[in-house]
Amino acid sequence: MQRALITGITGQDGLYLGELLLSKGYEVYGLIRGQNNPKREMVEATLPGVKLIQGDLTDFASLLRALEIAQPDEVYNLGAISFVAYSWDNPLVTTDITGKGVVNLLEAIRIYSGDDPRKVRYYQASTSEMFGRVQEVPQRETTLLWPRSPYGVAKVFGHYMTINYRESYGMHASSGILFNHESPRRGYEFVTRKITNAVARIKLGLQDDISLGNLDSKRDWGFAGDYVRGMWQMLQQPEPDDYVLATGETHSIREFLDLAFKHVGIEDWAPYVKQDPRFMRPAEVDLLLGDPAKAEKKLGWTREVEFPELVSMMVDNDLRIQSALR
Ligand code: NAP
Ligand code: F7E
Repeated sequence: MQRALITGITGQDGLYLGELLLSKGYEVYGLIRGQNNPKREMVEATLPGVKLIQGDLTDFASLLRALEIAQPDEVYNLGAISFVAYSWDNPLVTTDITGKGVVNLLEAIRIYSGDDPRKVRYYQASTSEMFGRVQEVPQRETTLLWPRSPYGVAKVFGHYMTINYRESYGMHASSGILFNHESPRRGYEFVTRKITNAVARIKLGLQDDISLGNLDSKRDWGFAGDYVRGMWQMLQQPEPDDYVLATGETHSIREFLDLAFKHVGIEDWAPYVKQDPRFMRPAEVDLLLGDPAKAEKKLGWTREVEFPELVSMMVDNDLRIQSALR
């Protein structure tokens, strides 16, 4: 039986990846932080049989201990401060967790692996935010990185550390440069979920309007369930490498609003949407558009969910949740 350790098990991707690995017969271990993490019960209910180990990416000893307990064949490092806006207010903790946390884990794996650098296969959750002020359209594995936020900078550090451990020690360490991926499990702080939740509440008469920031930025949005399949495929390759996962389509926040409001029968969303400078960022990533050709060719990675279906799926889910809460 294959054994996997996932950091960030309580997050959107951790839950989808845990489900995927359990369905493949893996023994799944998840790193969970805090003395009494409020998401523990939800994780145990969503991932029956998962084994949770207390630990924190900032605590090297806890990572070494987690490896000794889980004895994993594969480690997926999904844990991070992942909210870009938060990273400007909290650059130091973002650096410690999203950046330095990667070296803590790589170093723990190196020590745990002894004289067999290929004992554990490692996945690093890199991101399209590393492209920032994009130097090429579409962005691919070779595009110059130009991060625009403390989050993006911390992820660049983790990305190059992963490459460095691969090149220095011969570790099977791969980075997935994933473009935005969303789902009904997306955190409410991200723009897609913020919109679908508000649209559901407006439709049900529970909320009058929604305040947003920049409506003109464009993102390459896919479905998280499709993307975790790609993470697993990367670790099944004989050699480690870096891969972009993206849809190859880009849409503005306005287009997301169009589809979400239309899905509940509202054609003109202008009266319901306010712009608030509080949600503007000190520096914006204006356009993200990824080229997934390498992952498609080498991994055989495919996507199943298209953009309009993704929006409808998220609105329908929030209509169900909000109706039940009424
Ligand atoms: P998410 O929902 O925000 O989940 C982040 C996870 O990190 C949570 O489980 C959180 O645990 C955990 N975490 C935070 N601080 C930690 C620490 N000090 N030690 C250990 N774990 C910690 O993020 P996601 O959307 O699933 O994304 C997964 C990963 O992919 C992240 O690294 C993210 O930066 C990256 N990524 C995401 C996207 C995307 O579009 N979703 C795209 C590219 C890359 P708590 O519940 O305890 O807070
Ligand atoms: O913002 C704009 C905002 O917070 C998307 C993370 O998973 O994907 C995610 O990062 C866009 C930005 O995601 C609001 O300015 C307007 O242009 O949903 P977001 P993100 O910053 O793209 C990448 C790939 C990751 O790696 C990250 O971990 O939407 N926007 N108004 C707003 N954004 C938010 N959150 N809230 C607003 O009110």
